[in-house]
Amino acid sequence: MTAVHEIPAQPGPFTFDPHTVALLVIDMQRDFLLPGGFGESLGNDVALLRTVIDPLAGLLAAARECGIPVIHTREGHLPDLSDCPPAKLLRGNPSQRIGDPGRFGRILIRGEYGHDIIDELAPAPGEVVIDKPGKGAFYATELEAVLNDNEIQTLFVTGVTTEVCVHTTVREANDRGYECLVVSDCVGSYFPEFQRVGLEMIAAQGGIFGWVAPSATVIGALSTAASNTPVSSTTPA
Ligand code: C5J
Repeated sequence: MTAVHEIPAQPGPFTFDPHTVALLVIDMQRDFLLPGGFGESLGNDVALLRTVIDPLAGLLAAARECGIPVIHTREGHLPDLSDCPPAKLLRGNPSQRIGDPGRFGRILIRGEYGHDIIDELAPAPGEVVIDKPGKGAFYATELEAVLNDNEIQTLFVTGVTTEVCVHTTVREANDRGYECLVVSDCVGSYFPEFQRVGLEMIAAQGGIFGWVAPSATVIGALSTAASNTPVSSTTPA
């Protein structure tokens, strides 16, 4: 049976079946979010990203309570950097490159303290963690296989940063046929202007590659779904 629930969203109502939805949490890693870490060393104000932590913790709790699968991602590379193309490695500040020593270990290297997810949003036992070498969570990862294996068709997308890894992943998901709702207060950018425009771009032109709604609205819809009152339900013939 398909149970369809509705979330008020931009540019219009977003429908989902709680049995085929997953919560995707993108790159909530210490390297990006901790004061004194890589993100801050590049001149960014990590406080802007940290506003995401509390609403996302609330959404995570609601998803877990409803039994919705949670998938986390981490951007990073193998210690020998063999999965990091030179074009990515050589970009940015020469004294703060991927693989260089940072305050929380080698920057964006798998296994280092800074590469892992912040304590507040630590994956629960059994939740999938996808290590990705690129900005998009589908590129060179097992994400699509995980979604197929779990019959997931819809993603609630959260994490950082809005205009980089969130955007890239939502565009990749859209091209692969997944419906994405980006949770506006659960995604963050170091640049307020990019945050605003990044969200507008997703929902523009009738939802060119997704929908946008705040976490309170998504949590409300999840609690309605948990109480099992779909706006419609159909049983396949
Ligand atoms: C960046 C990301 N911005 N997770 N990574 O390099 O958005």
